[in-house]
Amino acid sequence: MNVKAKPVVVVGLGKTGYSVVAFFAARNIHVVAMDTREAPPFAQMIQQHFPEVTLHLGGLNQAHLLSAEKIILSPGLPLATPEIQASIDAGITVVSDIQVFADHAKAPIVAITGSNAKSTVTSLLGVMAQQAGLKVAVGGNLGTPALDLIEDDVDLYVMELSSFQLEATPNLNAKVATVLNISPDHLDRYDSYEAYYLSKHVIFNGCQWGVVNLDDALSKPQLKQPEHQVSFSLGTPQENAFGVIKDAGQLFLAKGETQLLNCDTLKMKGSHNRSNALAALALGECAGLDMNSMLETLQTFPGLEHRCQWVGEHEGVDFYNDSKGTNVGATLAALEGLGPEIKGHLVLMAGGVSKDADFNFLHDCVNRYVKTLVVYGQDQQQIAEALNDATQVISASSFEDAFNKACKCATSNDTVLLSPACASFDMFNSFEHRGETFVKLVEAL
Ligand code: UMA
Ligand code: ADP
Repeated sequence: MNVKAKPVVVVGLGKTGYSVVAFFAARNIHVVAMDTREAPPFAQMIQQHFPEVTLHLGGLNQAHLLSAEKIILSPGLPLATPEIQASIDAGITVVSDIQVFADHAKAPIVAITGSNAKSTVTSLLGVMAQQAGLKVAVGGNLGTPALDLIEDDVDLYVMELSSFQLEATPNLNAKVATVLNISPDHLDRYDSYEAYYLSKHVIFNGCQWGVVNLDDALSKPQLKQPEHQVSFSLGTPQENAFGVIKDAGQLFLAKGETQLLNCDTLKMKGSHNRSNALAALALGECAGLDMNSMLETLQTFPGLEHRCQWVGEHEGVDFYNDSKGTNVGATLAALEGLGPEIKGHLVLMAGGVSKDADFNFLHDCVNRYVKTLVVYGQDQQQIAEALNDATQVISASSFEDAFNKACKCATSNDTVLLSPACASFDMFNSFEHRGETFVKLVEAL
């Protein structure tokens, strides 16, 4: 290792930071790693496995940053962090792990972002590619850090990317890219809604095929235009676009005038999942996957846990876990997706950390489908104030109290839906922890 060469400085020692340190250390490149936290999750592992790496904890060291060849910034810290801004002002390149990945990946990349449905569409497309016979690597914001996926014998990368990651990814050069949908989220991190959604649109930089959701104007490329575009929507499709055709009272996924699949045979339920299926077909077609094979996958893919997942029935009441509904747009989709398809009414459990969201967006939909809204957690008052003239609102003192109150309000044919429209970390470790708690309460009935 040439320790006299300028180091790569890795900022953030979570999952991403560890993968970046491992990537550069394996290439004998001098690494300095730092984190604002005194005891970030992967500091010990780095000390153990890469003792040659210089560590700085409990703050960002400006001198080290200014000595960098380049800085690789973890998604948990914004580009606007003062020490990072000062480094950019001094002419130092600051990029995400995703940019490093894009620079080193030898196989084509399908890149997927959006406010909601990223994990569902990424996982679905990953299974489609695998069942079509490709060696596919799937990851990014979904969980496996991008640089852990770099291997020589991969045929296709399917990557879920967040606005946090894309913020510092100027040249992704994906083969296929999409912004699935846009609705407000993470407004505690961005100066404006526009700043939030434009940060996602860099996903189209240098891409060959852009996949556009015609049902959402902000899905259309706002910055650079892709070489080619394919679109999807829940309406009747134009020639060469993906959509839904109604024929003799039945709904079919379609491309142009060609019916592809009866929607009743889709394993994932709700209109929002039809949109997700169409997005995956469009992305897969641009990536060169076989259409018949993709249609077969759609008939078996059950969706992911914690996303409008049916968890059981008790005394005629159905229970759905949509714990991943962590923002207003997701809860809206869950209500619109399930509302028209259930026999009785919805009893909605919502609450947690609002991330400065505007719950008024839920007003009409709650009024249409929700007979009782049970609110809980840190920002329950905000939700109640926005929606108490849309439906009956009940406050709960704990998650368990919310569940018990929701059960009391639900009668036969009703559905109790946990779709919090909030982050979970006031009461839980993660959205998975919240969903598992809900499932346990259902199982105990
Ligand atoms: N942090 C500090 N100081 C630092 C660095 C980070 O306080 O110096 C904090 C951040 O503010 C954040 C936490 O530490 O609260 C984790 O940040 P990180 O950058 O170390 O995160 P990683 O562990 O590397 O995980 C990240 C993604 N997390 C975030 O973007 C916050 C994971 O997405 C992703 O799976 C992983 O990289 C692998 O790519 C999670 C997520 O919550 C699921 N994503 C957000 C979302 O989906 O809404 C964007
Ligand atoms: P992400 O990874 O973007 O958070 P997920 O696939 O995990 O997306 O789904 C998150 C939530 O988004 C789910 O709980 C679901 O209610 C909602 N959702 C699913 N599909 C859609 C869609 N097409 N449009 C809007 N919301 C959706």
